[in-house]
Amino acid sequence: MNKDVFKDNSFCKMLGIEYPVIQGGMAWIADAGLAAAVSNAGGLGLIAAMSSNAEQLRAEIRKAQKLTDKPFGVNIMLMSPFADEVAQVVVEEGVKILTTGAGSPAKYMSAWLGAGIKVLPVVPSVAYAKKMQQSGAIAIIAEGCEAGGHIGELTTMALVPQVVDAVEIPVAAAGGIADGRGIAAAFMLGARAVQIGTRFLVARECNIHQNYKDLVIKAGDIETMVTGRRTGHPVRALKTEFSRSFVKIEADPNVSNDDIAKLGSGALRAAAVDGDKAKGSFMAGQIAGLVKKEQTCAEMISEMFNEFETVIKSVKL
Ligand code: TUI
Repeated sequence: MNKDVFKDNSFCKMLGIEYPVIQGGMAWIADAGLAAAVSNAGGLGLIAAMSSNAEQLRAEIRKAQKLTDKPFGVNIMLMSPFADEVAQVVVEEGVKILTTGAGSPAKYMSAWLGAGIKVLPVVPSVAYAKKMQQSGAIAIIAEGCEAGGHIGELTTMALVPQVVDAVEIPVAAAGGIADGRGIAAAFMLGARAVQIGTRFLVARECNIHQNYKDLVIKAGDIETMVTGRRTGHPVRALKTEFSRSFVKIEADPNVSNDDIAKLGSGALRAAAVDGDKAKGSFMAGQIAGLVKKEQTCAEMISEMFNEFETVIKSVKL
């Protein structure tokens, strides 16, 4: 597509990228290789800090710096036991862009802003979007519950326009987007960028177990479900032996919340690293049904934005 299309796009200008697409900060999945591939293809690649302690993250950041000279960022999952230490490492390593998820980054904001870091919090509600704007966020990523992983209550369709109306800073849409039609729809809701996770799970440069990729590719439209509602940490994942038995155990009043939390911990690693269908939580969004083949990140991005251009030029009224 014609590169000039996004020359005035707020996210492209603000982040120094070519296409207004941010890769989801997928815990245990998004490593330096995936982040660099997305950035080299003109989007914003992200390294997920969730699974790393300070030194592992430092090594991953340095690896990405060798793999790309384009902008990339780090995603900090705020429920991570390593959140405090990785929040410091990103400053020490000169990371320029951060996204955050699963909580409020308020306590780190002054250190990050002081270091000149651009912070884009992922939020599930208008209230959080407003709070984050007030704390100095440069943009908001509004994530609907079609998304994979830890989710809020609202759908992308309902959340995005309400967040757009509530804040002055630019908004990216996340959850349920995997092709040019989804990107066009997000723009119609007032978003100026999208965040994409599920489609990048099957990128050639995404270094997860092949079982995970195969499950995403063969998933149909109704093959995700939400676990963890009872403990207040709802997570969308593919329907597997593990997620089905998880919801059954959750429904049992004789099982304590602590035991449920124990059951969940380690489940994403078991999926991403071991491809273990009995113990793994294969987090993926509802749009998995649309994701049909492995491609490189560059192929995915160029296909999605070509499709976007065609779609916006051929809207039928
Ligand atoms: O963070 C995500 N998605 C994630 S994080 C993750 S890692 C994980 N592993 C095991 C169990 C649970 C998670 C997998 N997927 N998306 C962004 C997001 N943030 N969605 C919802 C929120 C959110 C929720 C609550 C943001 C702020 C918030 O604030 C609550 C509070 O009280 O601070």
